[in-house]
Amino acid sequence: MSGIAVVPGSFDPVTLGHIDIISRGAKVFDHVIVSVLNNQHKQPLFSVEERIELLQTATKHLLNVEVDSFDGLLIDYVKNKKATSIIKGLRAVSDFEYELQMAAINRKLDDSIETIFMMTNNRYSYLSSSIVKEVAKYHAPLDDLVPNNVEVALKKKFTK
Ligand code: COD
Repeated sequence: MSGIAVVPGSFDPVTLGHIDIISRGAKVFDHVIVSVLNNQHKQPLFSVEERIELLQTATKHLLNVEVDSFDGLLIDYVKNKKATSIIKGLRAVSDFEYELQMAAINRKLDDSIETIFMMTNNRYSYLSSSIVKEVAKYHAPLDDLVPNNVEVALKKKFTK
């Protein structure tokens, strides 16, 4: 597939599950924009700036991937970036219901933008940012859950 795709998310923090979806997206699209939602209502562990930096380091080997942030409606951001598609990852049936609703509202708002779903890699099907934060909080090993730079950043957050 040619063109530009957006991979949106909270990425608080980015996990190997996210990286898997981003890398696969980068193989199918000419250019991929990974964009961090700047949500004023949520209390994230990492600031937007920290999340962007963690993503930039973790994706620097992917030459057609850039990292950005957005607020407001995703569909407005996607149009603004002249992207044609939104890439989402699906882990389980629980993701499906929410993502179906999101894809439907986004299609209603602009039916020229396609949402593309990628099934999770079996290795990461149980992985979420929340689980990773829980593991880090209790100082359990983070191997095979997050990129190395994120492991370092999580350990720093939870020392003291
Ligand atoms: N394997 C595969 N995919 C995964 C994994 C994994 N282990 N972990 C996460 N993912 C996927 C998620 O399914 C999701 O597609 C993406 O990675 C990002 O995940 P998160 O958890 O970092 O981000 P979310 O789900 O909190 O992000 C939600 C959005 C920011 C995309 C959403 O809230 C949004 O679009 N908000 C903007 C407002 C808007 O336009 N709303 C819709 C119209 S009202």
